Amino acid sequence: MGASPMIFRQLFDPQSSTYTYLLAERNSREAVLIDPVFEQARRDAALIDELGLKLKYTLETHVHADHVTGAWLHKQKLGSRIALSASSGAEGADVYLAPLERIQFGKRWLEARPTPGHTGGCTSYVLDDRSRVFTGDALFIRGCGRTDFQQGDAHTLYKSVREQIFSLPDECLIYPGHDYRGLTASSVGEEKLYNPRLAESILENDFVGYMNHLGLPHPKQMDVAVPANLKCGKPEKTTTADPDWAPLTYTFGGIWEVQPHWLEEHLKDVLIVDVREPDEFNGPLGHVPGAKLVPLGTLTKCCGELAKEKPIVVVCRSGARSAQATVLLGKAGFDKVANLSGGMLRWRTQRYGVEGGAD
Ligand SMILES: N[C@@H](CCC(=O)N[C@@H](CS)C(=O)NCC(=O)O)C(=O)O
Ligand SMILES: [Fe+2]
Repeated sequence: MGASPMIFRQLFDPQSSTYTYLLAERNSREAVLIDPVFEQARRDAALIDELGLKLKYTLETHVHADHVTGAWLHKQKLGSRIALSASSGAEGADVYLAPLERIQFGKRWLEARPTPGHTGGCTSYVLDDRSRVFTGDALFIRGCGRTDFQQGDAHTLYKSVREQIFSLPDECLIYPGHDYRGLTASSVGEEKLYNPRLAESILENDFVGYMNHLGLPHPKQMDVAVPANLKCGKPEKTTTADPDWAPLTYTFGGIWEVQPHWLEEHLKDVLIVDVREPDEFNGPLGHVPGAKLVPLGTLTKCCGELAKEKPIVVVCRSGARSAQATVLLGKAGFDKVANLSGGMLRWRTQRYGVEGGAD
């Protein structure tokens, strides 16, 4: 008897280089989502809807330090249940997985295999027929997760990979939690041979020495992400209806954002408010064509003069001051306001048109 047919999608979050995996059983349409990202919840929900799937569970491979999980958002939108390992230390989940517990979707299932070492509560998910394993940050393609925070330990990681992942068949495909170089999948056989940190030929002490001298800076989002993920991604403030005047994303910090490519096509449909100082507005970065200059310090005083007919997109250098400005405008009664994601820096990097500025 062959295994029931499956639907499988690998999704990517470019900000954190995180992979999210959607697995569903074709007949029952029951689905699970491994490691969803907060800012991508809308995208993932749209895909689940278009494929006609019912999301049963979101699963976490661990308490992430570099992005906030979309688990709580999916639970609100789609009624999915939040599952992660009991050893994760997170609160607010519906299911706390014990070692080797199975997560069923239709006739298929995943086995929750403890693979600690990157964090104390890391779990890999092995598909029923051992054709795929979702390793989270225990094992990357030709790499592995760092071991310098969240109860990380290189000895533990070595043991986890050798005993729990390399014991799977050589053909078993490895799907990691991240890739920072554009690779998507590997296999057990391949990593046993070529992983520069954990290949079968490498001794434990060599691995530990390597890991204890990585010298990496902490993830940029760590101070926000870890506490948020310890609550399964439930924000302090929660919003009700989603705005529909643009394909906006809602950040965990509570800001609605619009992407540069959308703004470029809708310059005439919105009022663009640039909240930098005049010398920046007229400086080398230039400004978005048609933008109105209202420095942040004068916004509360001057916002009564802004027209209310069109939605407002707020812009600054990097997107930080303008995020604050969206909050001020919201308080002043403007209900269609969004931040330009990444500000003028991203706008310029992506080579959209500017007024003024240097080439
Ligand atoms: N620059 C990234 C770093 C992310 C990071 O540290 N990722 C962790 C996984 S949560 C890791 O293990 N990275 C391994 C590496 O960069 O070699 C950020 O700020 O988010
Ligand atoms: Fe991680």
